[in-house]
Amino acid sequence: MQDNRQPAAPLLTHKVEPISNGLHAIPMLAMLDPQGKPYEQAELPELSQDKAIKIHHAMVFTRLLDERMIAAQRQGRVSFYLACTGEEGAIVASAAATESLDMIMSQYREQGALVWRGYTPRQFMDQLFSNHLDPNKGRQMPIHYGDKALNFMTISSPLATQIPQAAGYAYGQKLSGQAAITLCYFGEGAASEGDFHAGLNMAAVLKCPAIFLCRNNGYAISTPAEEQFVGDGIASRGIGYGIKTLRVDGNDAMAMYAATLKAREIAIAESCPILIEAMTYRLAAHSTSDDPSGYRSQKEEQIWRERDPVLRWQYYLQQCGWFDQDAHHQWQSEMKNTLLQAMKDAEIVPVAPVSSMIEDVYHTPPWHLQRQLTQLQQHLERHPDAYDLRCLGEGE
Ligand SMILES: Cc1ncc(C[n+]2csc(CCOP(=O)(O)OP(=O)(O)O)c2C)c(N)n1
Ligand SMILES: [Mg+2]
Repeated sequence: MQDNRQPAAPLLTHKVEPISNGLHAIPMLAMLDPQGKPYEQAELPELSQDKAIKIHHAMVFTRLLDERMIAAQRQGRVSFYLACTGEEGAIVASAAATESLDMIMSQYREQGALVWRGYTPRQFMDQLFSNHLDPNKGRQMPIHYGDKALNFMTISSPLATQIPQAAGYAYGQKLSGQAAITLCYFGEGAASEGDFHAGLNMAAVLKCPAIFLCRNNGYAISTPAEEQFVGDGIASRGIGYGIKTLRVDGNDAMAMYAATLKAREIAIAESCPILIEAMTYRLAAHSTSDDPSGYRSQKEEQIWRERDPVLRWQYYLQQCGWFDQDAHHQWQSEMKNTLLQAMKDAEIVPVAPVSSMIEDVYHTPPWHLQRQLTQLQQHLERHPDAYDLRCLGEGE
């Protein structure tokens, strides 16, 4: 089968230049080769040593978190988890090009953006363990993070709903005169939803300063990209809507950083949306409920393992003389301990009282919900051995 996520003969470009017509296969912006060496013609963005190391730390931390939580799900400690392994470059580097005032609306595989913004290990754990400190009060599945203070909109599972919402939010930012954008992440599978088309067209017509960032990671659960569409990826659709568009090597964090910086600059200066298609690969299973060995080969995975975005960034740091092996190992082992401690602490925090289940929607919960709650409470009391009765209390 043909892999139509990449043109038959990939056209590389080393300049950040959104294209405006799609008559030919859309080129892909690349800046670092797989050994982290800048291509000769690459016009690298300005990037300080501190920021480059912070990007590396956010990518490595995201991978540690993913490994730890997949293991925790296997141990039966959390019900569900979803990793972004292989896509850390596309996510962290794009988030690193935003300002804190910018809104981020994500799909569910973008925990690296939250890490970048400073979401703490404990915040991750309270949400993942669905305890009463989770802002959702445990009423959502794990991974539905959100944080008002960090301008990170709460994730919702129905695919692509965040796309028209991002268009609307960015329109509001424009009307209020803020020099800010909305960064909206989604997968190539979500781009098959009607909401993708409605959202992009609305953003184009209303000239909303939003960056639509599609992670084309090759799969929508078990459906490979070549069975989802036959056009030239998702980038061609942006051009169809009259939106300035860039296709970027999503495993090249430098190219992702440069592209998002430029996109942000254009979105604010011209008050318009930009579409970025990040060509990457989901190295992990779709979620802990999935087993990719049923629909793809190890050989295919190996090809992408060799294009690891985290290692590529590390190689780049090494060439700049910015990578201190000992300091990195020490930081990494401290992070592992911090994660473990946060997990242990969150795990013992009681869940929210069951009475909170019917709160926060109606001003006064209607009688039929009250009745169901009473029935549930009576059921729990009748079976004290089967349930943790702390859920009848008020939490801590
Ligand atoms: C409206 C809707 N339809 C179907 C699903 C089930 N579903 C969850 S994830 C997923 C695949 C999405 O693929 P993609 O957008 O490429 O994101 P990726 O998982 O690859 O990051 C599907 C079909 C859903 N959550 N919402
Ligand atoms: Mg996908």
